[in-house]
Amino acid sequence: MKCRICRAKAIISLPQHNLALCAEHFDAWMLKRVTKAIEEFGMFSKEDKILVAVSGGKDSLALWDILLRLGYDSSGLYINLGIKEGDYSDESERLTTAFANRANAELYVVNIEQLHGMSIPDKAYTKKRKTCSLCGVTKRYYMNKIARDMGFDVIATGHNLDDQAAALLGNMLFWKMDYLAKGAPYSPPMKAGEFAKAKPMVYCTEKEDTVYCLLRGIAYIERECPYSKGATSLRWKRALFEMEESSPGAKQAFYFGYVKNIDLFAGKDEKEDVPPLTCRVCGTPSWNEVCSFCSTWDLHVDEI
Ligand code: Q46
Ligand code: ZN
Ligand code: ZN
Repeated sequence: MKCRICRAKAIISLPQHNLALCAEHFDAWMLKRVTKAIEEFGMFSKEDKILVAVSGGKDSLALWDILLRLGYDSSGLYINLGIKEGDYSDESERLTTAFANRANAELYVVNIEQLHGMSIPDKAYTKKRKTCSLCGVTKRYYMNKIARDMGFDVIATGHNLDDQAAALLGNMLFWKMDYLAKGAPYSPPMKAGEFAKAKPMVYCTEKEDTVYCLLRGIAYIERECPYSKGATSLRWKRALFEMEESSPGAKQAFYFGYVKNIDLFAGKDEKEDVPPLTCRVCGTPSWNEVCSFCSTWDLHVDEI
């Protein structure tokens, strides 16, 4: 297998693009894929302040590395969830901090246990809630809070094509119209002075992100979060993997065909897009008098 560009030995084959590339040309190709997503969806410019949500995994670290290399003003945010199994959270934090130090980049760290006296799994247990649902509410709250407080223009996450296509398949199977209206790789700010949300890795696959990190010497947490076991999204990923094996390019056609036609789903949801209220405790936009984060963590006005 030879590199299509320089005929040197290829290190990766990309059947969905009918392409094989050497290390050097694969590296350049990754930068181009991210640039394509940023430009095609008008995600951000070099003037914007970007907050990259980093988990210590390959996708978010690859994203942060690429944005820094492309000259974007990007800082990281790591949220330590307090997951003790296999030292998962502390190990992810160590790897994220090591990357930030090496890249000489700014990193914000939020430690849930230090702030709230309890880890995510412990709080979920006491509230009889699913860990992932409590985790989602909490991560979203801190991402939004840091972006708002520190004046970021955009929150960027490492979701790749496999993540987006799997979420789309799950939402289509059950016709979740509210989610189908919101699956685009870019969401503009809800109102003036707020921040946008972007997924610049949307043209890259999990395999490509892994190879990118290996080539760049980026150490990342290789284990999945212990709470992701049995997640339905893994089932959809497996189904898509099989389709992709027999029809290379199917995944990309599926997701980007949907993005092109996303207006078909807009406005079909009963709920409005913008929360109409302000949380009485923390002051963030909310669907109820007290937002889901404050009620989850049992917060009262004098505790914020
Ligand atoms: S929600 Fe659930 Fe993830 Fe939180 S507890 Fe782990 S698997 S990290 S995206
Ligand atoms: Zn080459
Ligand atoms: Zn609140």
